Amino acid sequence: MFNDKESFKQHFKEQLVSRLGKAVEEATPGDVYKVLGSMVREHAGRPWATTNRMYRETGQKQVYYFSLEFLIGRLLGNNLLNLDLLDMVRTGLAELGWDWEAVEEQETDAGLGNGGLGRLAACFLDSMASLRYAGHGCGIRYKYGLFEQKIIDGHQVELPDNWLQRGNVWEERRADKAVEVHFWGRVEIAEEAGRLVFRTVDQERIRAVPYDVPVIGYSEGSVNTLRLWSAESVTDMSRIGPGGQHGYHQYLDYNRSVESISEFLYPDDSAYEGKLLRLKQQYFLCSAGIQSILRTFAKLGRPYRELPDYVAVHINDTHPTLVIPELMRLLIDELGFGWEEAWDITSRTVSYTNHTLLSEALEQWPVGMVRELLPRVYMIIEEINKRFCAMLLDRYPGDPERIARLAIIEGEQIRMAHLAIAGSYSVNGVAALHTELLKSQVMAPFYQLYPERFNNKTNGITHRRWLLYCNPALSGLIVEAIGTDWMLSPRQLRLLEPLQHDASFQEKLQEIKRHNKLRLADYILDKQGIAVDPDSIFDVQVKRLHGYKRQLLNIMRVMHLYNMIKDDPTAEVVPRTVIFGAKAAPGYYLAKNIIKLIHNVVEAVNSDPDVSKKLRIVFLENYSVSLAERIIPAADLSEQISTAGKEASGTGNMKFMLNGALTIGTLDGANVEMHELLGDDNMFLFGLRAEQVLSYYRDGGYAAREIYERMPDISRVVDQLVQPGPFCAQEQEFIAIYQSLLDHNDEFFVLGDFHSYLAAQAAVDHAYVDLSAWMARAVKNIAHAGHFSSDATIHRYASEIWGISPI
Ligand code: T68
Repeated sequence: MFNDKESFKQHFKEQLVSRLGKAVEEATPGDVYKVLGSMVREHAGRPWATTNRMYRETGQKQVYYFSLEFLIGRLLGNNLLNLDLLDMVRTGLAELGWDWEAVEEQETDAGLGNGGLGRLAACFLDSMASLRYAGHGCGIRYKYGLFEQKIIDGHQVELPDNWLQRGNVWEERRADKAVEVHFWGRVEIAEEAGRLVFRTVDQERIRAVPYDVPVIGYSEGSVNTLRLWSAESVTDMSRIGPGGQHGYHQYLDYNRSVESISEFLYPDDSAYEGKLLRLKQQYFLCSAGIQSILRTFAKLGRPYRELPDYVAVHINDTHPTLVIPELMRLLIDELGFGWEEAWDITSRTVSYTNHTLLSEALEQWPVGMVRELLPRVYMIIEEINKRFCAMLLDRYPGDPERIARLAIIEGEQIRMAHLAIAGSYSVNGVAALHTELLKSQVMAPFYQLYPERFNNKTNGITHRRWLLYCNPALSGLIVEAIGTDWMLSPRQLRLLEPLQHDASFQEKLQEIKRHNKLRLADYILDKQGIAVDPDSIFDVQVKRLHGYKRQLLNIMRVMHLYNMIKDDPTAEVVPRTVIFGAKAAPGYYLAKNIIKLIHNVVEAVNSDPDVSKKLRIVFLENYSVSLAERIIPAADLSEQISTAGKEASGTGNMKFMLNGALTIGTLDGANVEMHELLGDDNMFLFGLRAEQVLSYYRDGGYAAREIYERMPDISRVVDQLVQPGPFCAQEQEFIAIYQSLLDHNDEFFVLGDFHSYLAAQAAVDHAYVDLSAWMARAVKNIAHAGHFSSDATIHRYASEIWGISPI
């Protein structure tokens, strides 16, 4: 089908007819997308089968990356790119009268994730396939992904994301691979042949049906599998569990409750929600995934005690921690292992990544809930805890406090991070600073107990999606300069460094940036009706909305700038376009308030003739992967301004760097490593350091109100949050924000970092005036960005954690 352009065109036309009954002239862009997508999916079928066969035949160790989230975005363009067909198809379609962009836009994002954690999982899938590691994703096929954000009168409104409405050409339903997952019931214990046997009865039965999506590696990489599970009813009504005999209505009730399990993704990216349905989702994924792994393993004909030699199960944060007791349950109850051996197998199979230090995000499930929903799994967790505490007592006799701090079950809560560490052989943080803080603060007693388990794996991003695909013009320039080796070895981007001061290279880079900015400007005009100046600095903060990420600091500096311009309309100002994109968790009141504040500032700034010549503010609705692909190539300045010590890593920071934006930021997460690579001259650093933040929390000494009282420019902006004026329609409109700053002592040090941030922004202005020096810095950023390729990250996971090599 894709041998060459002509045969592609021929096949494409035939497929339009045979699949849709339409001639080329009658087809809509939606039709073109659908037919082309199906063709690509079919084309990948053979290498997919080859990869699977090879895995079966070689018995190669398989990695299963368990995650409640895979934020994969669109697949058509990326798959074509990885198959090396993108250019040919683009031209072929153009010759048939179709604009590639219009076709691409037809695909709905697969938004099965909240933010960084879900997107990381997607980048890892791409790298594993591209580097030919046998690594698969294991997740949930949510019927509704992350909500669609609409802004109405400046307020966020959430709409359901019905991403499957128009079908999904990439997935294969595999009813033949379905397994059953059981909830509720009670455990019966019997003695058989001198040993205890556990049987759970009266359970509700759920059918877990996998939908497989091929993960197509770059340039003849592997085609791995992302297996997404969907919950369905079992159809033999007599055997659905308690109430099964009570007829049709019960069946309908049961049906509804079953389908709710894979209905929607929980929209909170940072606070843990103790909802029963979320627990059901987690167990559903863990049980279905582990059963399916064991079934595949069984076909190898190896004894189960060799499982850790053939299988690695990696858990993306604690959300899939129930793989640990579930694997124990299956080994003991179904396969007849004793406790010790089952524990040995399990804890040599599972490894765990931590993504957060925020205490409100650390998962704890109430004992009562787990005991009711998962009685046998609860027994196992209880036993793990009992043995763990006994070991601790042995090791730390006379230190009950330490034991209580380490215990898995404490105060009627199950601490999932503790279970994850106890039941795995590797625990990693996602940036050097984050891992150090894990070891020295949050998980310190665990680090003392198991120092050898802890390691760092700094996050990475796939340069294929985040440069090759989303910024073709820049990719072209790089190829012109250093050839194509960097596509397979992104560290080769370093070869660009000598071109830092090459005037012609700088000029071309600048032209490309301008072209990307124009493209974004068109989009902004089209979607928001705001005209922006492509020669202004495109100053961008796009990420989830959260107190610690400090969109508030950013918007308050804009308010300050507005005040400055109003005070002196003749002042010299370097023109800026400040762009925001962010979703707030639906229940996060303060975050939603900040969105409204941003919109009020948008109104005030853009409609004021004095100000809007130099400053424009834009809030882009519904930030998503596909929108990021449009925004990031157009950015000049990347805002990475979290309170130091709070952002585990950040990955947006890496994407901007790769596309030649400069970073203004704090020494937080992976910014620290970025700074080590780039030096002071190439980054605009500001703000408190993590140790200072920690010492304020520990010893006190931070007084936001004092700063407010001492600094007139700060108090002016803070007062504008509650006084009717340019940013506030009615009195007290942003009283909640105001109080968070003054009455609750500004948890995220917005006021404390304010002046330091302004100074860094002034340095940005100053630097941008010398465009050639700015471009030299941009080149340096691109040249060093290969360091943050997820390929490098995955190589380290593979060799240092999973013990696998490329096929
Ligand atoms: C992010 N975490 C980190 N969590 O905040 C970010 N949480 O620093 C890091 O770069 C990224 O993970 C990858 O390591 C998240 O994105 C969530 O989305 C989340 C979702 C549900 C529950 C808790």
